[in-house]
Parts: sequence; C-alpha cells; structure tokens
Amino acid sequence: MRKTAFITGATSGIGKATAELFAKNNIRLILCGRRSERLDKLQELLSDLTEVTTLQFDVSKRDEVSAAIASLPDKFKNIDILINNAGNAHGLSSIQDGDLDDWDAMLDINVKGLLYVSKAIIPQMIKNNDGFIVNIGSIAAKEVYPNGNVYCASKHAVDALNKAMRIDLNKYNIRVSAIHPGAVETEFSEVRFKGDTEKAKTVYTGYKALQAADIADIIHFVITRPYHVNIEDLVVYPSAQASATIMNKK
Ligand code: NDP
Ligand code: 8X3
Repeated sequence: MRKTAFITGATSGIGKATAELFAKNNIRLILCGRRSERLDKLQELLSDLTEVTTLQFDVSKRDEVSAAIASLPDKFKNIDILINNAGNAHGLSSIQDGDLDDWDAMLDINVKGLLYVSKAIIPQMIKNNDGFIVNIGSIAAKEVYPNGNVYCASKHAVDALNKAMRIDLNKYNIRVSAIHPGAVETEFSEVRFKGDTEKAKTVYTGYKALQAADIADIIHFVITRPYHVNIEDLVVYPSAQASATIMNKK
C-alpha cells in the first residue's frame, strides 16, 4: 500500500531532495514550506510520479500549523511518515554579540516549529498504532562550536526531543529516528549569512560537501528498514570533515 509522508522544509535542500526520492519510490507526498511558488513547481514536477499536495505555512506559527494540517484533503489525512526537517541557522555570532531576533527565529523554528508540527500529527499516528518520525538534527546537536551557541542549543533540543519521542511513543509502535548531518551544500549557509552568497559559498569550497541527495538517501534507508528495526540516530559527515571545526580543505 502506498505510504503518505509529510515533509517540512520541502522547498529547498534536504527536504526537496527527500521529496524527489520519496516520489520515485511511490510515496504519497505532503510538501510544506513558506515559499508557495516553489511548492507549486515541485508539485507539478513530482505529480507524474506520485500523488502530491502542498501546505504553505510557517512552522513557528502554531495557528498556521494546526489550520494547515486540519485542511488536508481526506486522501492525505492518514500520515505514515513525518520528516521534521524545516529549520535553519540565523547568524553566526558570539553569545555576547548575538542578535535577539536571530535567537528567536532559531528557537521558534527549529524547536517550537518541530513541536507544533509533531503535536498536530502524533494523535493520528497513535490512533493507527503505527507511524515513523524522522527528526533532522545536526552535528550541532552533538557538539557546540565557536559562535554556534543558539543554533547548537536548538539542535541539542532536537536531539533531546528525538529521545523523548522514542520514549513516549514507544508503546504506540511509532518509530522515531534522528539524522545528524555535518556540512551539506544547500541554501543553509545563504540563510545563515543573510543572503551573502559569496560568504556562503566559502563554506563549501576546498572539499566535497555532503549533497542534499546524500541525506535523502539516508532518510529513505532509515524509513525502509524492516518493521522490527529502528535506528535511533545517525551522524554523517563529508569525508573531509572530522568535527564541526576540523575540515581537511585543499
Ligand atoms: P535549506 O535552507 O536549503 O532549507 C531549509 C528549509 O526549511 C526550506 O525548505 C525552508 O522553506 C524551510 N523553513 C525554514 N524556516 C521555515 C519556517 N519558519 N517555516 C516553514 N519552513 C521553514 O537548508 P537545509 O536543507 O540544509 O536544512 C534542512 C535541515 O537540515 C534544517 O533543519 C537544518 O538545520 C538541517 N541541517 C543542515 C545542514 C547543512 O549543512 N545544510 C547540516 C545539518 C543539519 P521556506 O523558506 O520555503 O519556508
Ligand atoms: C549545520 C551544520 O556545522 O553549520 O547544522 O552547524 S553546522
């Protein structure tokens, strides 16, 4: 039977690559993001492969989240797989120089947004006594690096919530996993550096960064294990990267 996946942050990077791979694997898709033109384009592109619907909302706005999910057409209401991927870093500053709006954005989107979406979808998974939640963390969930402070805190929270979901949802047969990538070449650094594309590019020069498709591949691997197998979390780096700060750049 065709499964249904709900992917946040599907307009770019890891979420978009995951949508493309899931479509090729005949998974019905609910694609989410704020940029509706991108959602429309992706829907048009993937509709030849699978059934696709889109939801335009900001994960950090709780009313938007619940209204969007409540508005799903019947055919898409039964969600088997939730990919909590939407998120970004905003800024890269020391704790003393950090911008309060950046801090709010990271905590509101990366932590509260993930919670709002999960809270809206989990009851239906509990009713089904089945489901799969994949939380996209980061190596910033495992390690704190200079100037990473609040982004790292937000991703440490994702790591904690991944563990919490595993515990609380265990009795409902809901599998929960986290993927923690190192550097992935996406729009992530453009967002972190507020549209400074030149600065963003330097993050990915001198070595081969992970590509969004590499992470999509891992997400697909995780969700296609036999029913009795559940990967708790998985940390993945580009081969040139040993930790958040150690990079073998040429
Ligand atoms: P991108 O910037 O390419 O994609 C981010 C996605 O999140 C976009 O689709 C964006 O959609 C969505 N998003 C951001 N803010 C909101 C919001 N307020 N409401 C709804 N959607 C939102 O980055 P990545 O693909 O790299 O990032 C995906 C995830 O992977 C993030 O959680 C990130 O922290 C994590 N990650 C990334 C790494 C990297 O090096 N790239 C490494 C480790 C983890 P839209 O703007 O249309 O709303
Ligand atoms: C993205 C990877 O190292 O920029 O989460 O935090 S890093």
